[in-house]
Amino acid sequence: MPLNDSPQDRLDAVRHLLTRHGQEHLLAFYDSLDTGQQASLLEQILAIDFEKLGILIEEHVRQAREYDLPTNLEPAPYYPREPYGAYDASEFRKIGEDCIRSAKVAAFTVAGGQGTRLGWNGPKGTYPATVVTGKPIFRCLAEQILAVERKYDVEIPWYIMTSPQNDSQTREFFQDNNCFGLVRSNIFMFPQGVMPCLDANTGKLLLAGHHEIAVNPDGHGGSLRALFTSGAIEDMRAREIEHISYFQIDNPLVKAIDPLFIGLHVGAPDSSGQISSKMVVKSGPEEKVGVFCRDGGAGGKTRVIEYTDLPPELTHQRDEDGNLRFNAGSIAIHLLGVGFVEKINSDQDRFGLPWHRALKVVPHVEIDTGKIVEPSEANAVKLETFVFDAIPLAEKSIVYETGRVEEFAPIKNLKGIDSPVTSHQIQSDRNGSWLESHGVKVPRDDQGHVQARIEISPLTALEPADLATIDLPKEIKIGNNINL
Ligand code: UD2
Repeated sequence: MPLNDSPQDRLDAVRHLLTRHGQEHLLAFYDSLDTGQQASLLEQILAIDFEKLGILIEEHVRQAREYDLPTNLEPAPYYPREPYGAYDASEFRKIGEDCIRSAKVAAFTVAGGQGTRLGWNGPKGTYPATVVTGKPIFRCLAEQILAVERKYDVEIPWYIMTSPQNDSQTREFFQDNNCFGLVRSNIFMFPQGVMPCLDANTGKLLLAGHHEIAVNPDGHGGSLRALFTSGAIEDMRAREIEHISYFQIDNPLVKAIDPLFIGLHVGAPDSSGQISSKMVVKSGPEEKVGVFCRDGGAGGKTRVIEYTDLPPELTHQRDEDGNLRFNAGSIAIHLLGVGFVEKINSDQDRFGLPWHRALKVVPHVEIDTGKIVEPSEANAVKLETFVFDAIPLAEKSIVYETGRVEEFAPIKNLKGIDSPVTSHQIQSDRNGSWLESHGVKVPRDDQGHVQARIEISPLTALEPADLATIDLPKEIKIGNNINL
């Protein structure tokens, strides 16, 4: 729309656009708004591509299109964790260490989710997560990055994707904590994109207020676009970064920079260095993680099928030894080649990731009354893209197994599975085993869980071997609180 249009021309054009797409209710309160609010509403409307959105509404709301499951799915092969054997782990670890030392690797955290399941009023990274001192997740990650920087004598830039909803709170938190000792100019934050929330019955866009369209973050798949549009990729190019270590904000045990994984991503013969992934063996068929699969036939692509999309017969299928056939659970840890992210962005229409729909409760303005309603059941479709849908876009993509206790202690829910309580136990279990590897006696119950609360700062040890020079207790007693 030409910039010299009068406000009335602009309004008429917007009204025409909305009428054409059956969304004219977005202007229902326009006349009662002040000038600033009117301008803001028009800007929000003009930022939407209604042609593309119309197609999505048709496919995902009106028709609620089923997931298009590829045929002939097979389990994806993976590099097993210790004991290695099938490959020379020390060789790949060395490749990874060289890559870190020569400043080719950046850390990247997706922290744009809303954390509603956790009931935490703030960015998830501010949640007190560690088992003894209650360090927030951002601090856990920052300490790891600092420890890697010291160990390899290098600077590791850290890219953090926020959302428009939590961006300023996240920035304030870093400022208040003096960036946890990291160099400020090595931290690059950017908000992810959003999508309008859609009425599940009519496909109409919802209003969060009289001058505000209801939106949701566009999924962690949006990070691949946001890395590009925010200038993060350009910043990486200027720093000569080649690989991005991608992980979610909800896992305080994630190895932010993992030499062996990096080495496999860069050096394994069946990796194109574009996108690689970590997995853990699923705890059972019902565990809510995506599963690594491979399309059947020669040259079959690796992909993740989200747990909600994998048919029950495949979810429960067992091999002749009684193990789950599709057992490789995605824990949302990847390595991305900088060139790969650029490639994906160079042709959005061709490489655009598929959209997934989720039915959610979204409070919104009722057009007839102008009042906010809080629905008691799901009323809206949220559309998101998933980062793992980029895997089949790579020429060759590897999967590497990590230990569940070593690296997967997510905090997603207030209670039950993946809650602070389960995360704390896994943290103590992992730290207990690190101490045991140095001869410390650690009390465990009959299921093998550590019966003490043990925290080890990454600044003390990034891996068990780093404890060799630390003064360790000989024995830990039931109920002890240990902070190293
Ligand atoms: C995700 C994976 C699941 C498994 C699990 C492991 C999906 C759809 N499922 O489940 O297969 O790997 O993690 O823990 O990914 N986020 C953003 N922006 C968004 C949406 C999410 O930054 O728009 C971040 C969010 O901060 C969170 C993470 O992505 O840390 C996970 O998102 P989720 O809660 O939607 O996915 P989840 O935990 O159900």
